[in-house]
Amino acid sequence: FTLGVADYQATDASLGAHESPYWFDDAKFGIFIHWGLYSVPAWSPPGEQYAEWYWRWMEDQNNAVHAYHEKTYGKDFKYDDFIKDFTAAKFDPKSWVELFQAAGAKYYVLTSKHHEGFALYDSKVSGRDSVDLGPKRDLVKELFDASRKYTPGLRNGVYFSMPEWYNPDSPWMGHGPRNPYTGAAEPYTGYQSGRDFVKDYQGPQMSELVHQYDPDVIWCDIGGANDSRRVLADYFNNAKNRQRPKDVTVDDRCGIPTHDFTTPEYATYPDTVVKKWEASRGLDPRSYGYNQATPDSMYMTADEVVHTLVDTNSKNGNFLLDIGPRADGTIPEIMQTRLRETGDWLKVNGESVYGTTYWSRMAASGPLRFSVKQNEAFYVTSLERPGAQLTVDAPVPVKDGDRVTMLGYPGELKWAKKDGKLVVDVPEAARAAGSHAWVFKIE
Ligand code: FUL
Repeated sequence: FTLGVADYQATDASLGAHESPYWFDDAKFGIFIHWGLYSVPAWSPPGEQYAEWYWRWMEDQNNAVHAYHEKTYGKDFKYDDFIKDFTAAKFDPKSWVELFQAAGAKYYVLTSKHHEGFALYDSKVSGRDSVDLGPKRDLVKELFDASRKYTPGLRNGVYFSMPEWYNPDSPWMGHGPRNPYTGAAEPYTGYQSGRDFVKDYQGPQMSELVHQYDPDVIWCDIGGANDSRRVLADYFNNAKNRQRPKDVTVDDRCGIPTHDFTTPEYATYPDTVVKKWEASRGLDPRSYGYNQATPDSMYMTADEVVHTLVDTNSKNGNFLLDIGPRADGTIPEIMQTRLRETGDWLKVNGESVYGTTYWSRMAASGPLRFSVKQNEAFYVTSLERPGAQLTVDAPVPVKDGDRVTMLGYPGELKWAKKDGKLVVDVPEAARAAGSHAWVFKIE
C-alpha cells in the first residue's frame, strides 16, 4: 500500500509542518529583482533610502524625492504617469535567466507586485498591471517561460507585497488609504464596488500567482491583513498535485505565524540559526530598486558579494542578492559585472557552497568560515588572502592521512597539527591563484 500525503489545511498547525525543501537549502544563492514603475524615475539620494519607495517619498514634503520630482517632472505629474515610460521594450527574459545562471544563482525572485500595487503579470482582479497597461506584456510569465526553457533547474520565485500604498482599500501600515490619482486621504470604507481588500483582492491576486505561474518560491512582504492561511495551503497542495510534495517554499512575511524561512534585510544574524533563513540586500548600498543617482563606486564589490555569500552560508542562510533593472528591461552594466564576477568565483569554489551544511561546532574563526559536506569534505574558507601559512584555530575534523587542497590550485598542500591548531602551508602560487575568498578542502 502507499502512504498518502495529506492535504495541507488552512491552519497554523498544518502549515507549521511545512518546511523549506532540500533544493532551497542546497541552492544557497539567489537573485532578487525589484522592477516596477519606480524603475522609471529610479532616483533617491544615494546610500540613504530605497529607490523603490519613490511614490512614498514623493508624497512626503520633507523628503528629497519630493523636490526632485517637482523639479524633474513638474507638480502635476502623477505617479501613474510613469506607466507610459515603463516600456520593458528591451526586456529579453532569456538573457536575464542566462545571466542569473552565469552568476551561479540557483533561483530568482521577481517582484510580481511591490507596494505601489502595479502588477507585472496578468491579474484579473486588478486593472493596474503590465498586461492591461504600459508594456502590455506578462513579464512574470515571460521570465518563468524563459527559465523553464533555457535554464531548467533554475527555480522561479515571486515577491508579493501584501498591502498596497494609496489603494483606497488598503489600510497600509497606519498611513491610511489614499487615492492614487488625487493623493487625497480617503477613509477605509472597503472598496467602492463593495470589494473587501483582503478577501476579494489580495487573496485572489496571490492565488493567481499560484495557479497561473506555479512558482517555487513565494516571497510575501510586509504582512498585515491577509488571507494567507487559505492561499498558502492551496499553494502547498497545488505543488503536491504536481507530484512534488513540499517542493515549494514561502518566507515569513505573509502576516501569519508560520513560515519556512526568515528574512533579515540589509542585515545578518551574528551566528548560526538552525531554522532556515535567507539574507537579502541590493548590490546598491541602500536600495533594491535601481537608483540612477548611485555611482558605480558605491556598489558592492565582488569581494563583498562573495564574503556575504560565504559568511551567510556558514550560518545556515541563503543569500538573495538584489538587482534593479531599468524601466526598459536592461540590467545596468555594473550589476551584470558583479553577477558574472560572483559566478566566476563560484565556478571554481561552488562545491564549498552548494549542497553544504553549516558546521555545528562554529561558523567562524576570525577571517575563516566553515562548511561541511557530510562524510565527504570539510571546507575552510579564508575571506583574506592567506599568508605563507594558514592557521586554523578551531577543532576541525582533520586526521592523519587526510588530504588538504585549495580549490582552483592543483596538488596537495602540506599540513600539520600544532598546539591543537591546523597549520597549512600555502605556496605563493596558490595564494596568487585565488581571489575574493580562498577555499581549503579537507577530505
Ligand atoms: C521591504 C520593502 O519595503 C522593500 O522595498 C524591499 O522590497 C524589501 C525586500 O522588503 O520590506
